[in-house]
Amino acid sequence: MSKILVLNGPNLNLLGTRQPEVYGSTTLAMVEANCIAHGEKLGLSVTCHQSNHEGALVDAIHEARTTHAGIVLNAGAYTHTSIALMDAIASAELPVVEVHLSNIHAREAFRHRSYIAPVALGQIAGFGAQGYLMALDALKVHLSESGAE
Ligand code: CA2
Repeated sequence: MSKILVLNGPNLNLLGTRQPEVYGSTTLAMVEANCIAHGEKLGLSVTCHQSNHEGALVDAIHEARTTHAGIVLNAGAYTHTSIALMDAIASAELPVVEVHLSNIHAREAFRHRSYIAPVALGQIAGFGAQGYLMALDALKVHLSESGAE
């Protein structure tokens, strides 16, 4: 069974506790449990990790290279700043689906730029917690079509 890493970046540990009007009321623990359950339906083994630290996210991507078949990544604000994450994804040579709870393109201009998008399989933004499940669906189709599973 293919393993998928659901990786969340800075401040996403606060999900469901503050700013529900922007990020919804689903907690990170609920998002992760839903991803694991949805993965089981798809025949994917989902593991989850969150860090507030850029280097720890880089480490998690490096480690996934040998243990996982793909990554669902919400890099939080590092999306808009991190060349280190972009380089880590490019070097991992794993399919990455970029997820954002909010529609970053309908928000402040500084959120429109993503350093992840050029090295990602695709981007899902604006569908709240459902976006993570959509990303798993997309990875499942990609892995099947590319003969990776
Ligand atoms: O919409 C998204 O998923 C974001 O990646 C969330 C980031 C933001 O910087 C990106 O531009 C878009 C922020 C995550 C902060 O999460 C919080 C959740 C609850 C309360 C406070 C922050």
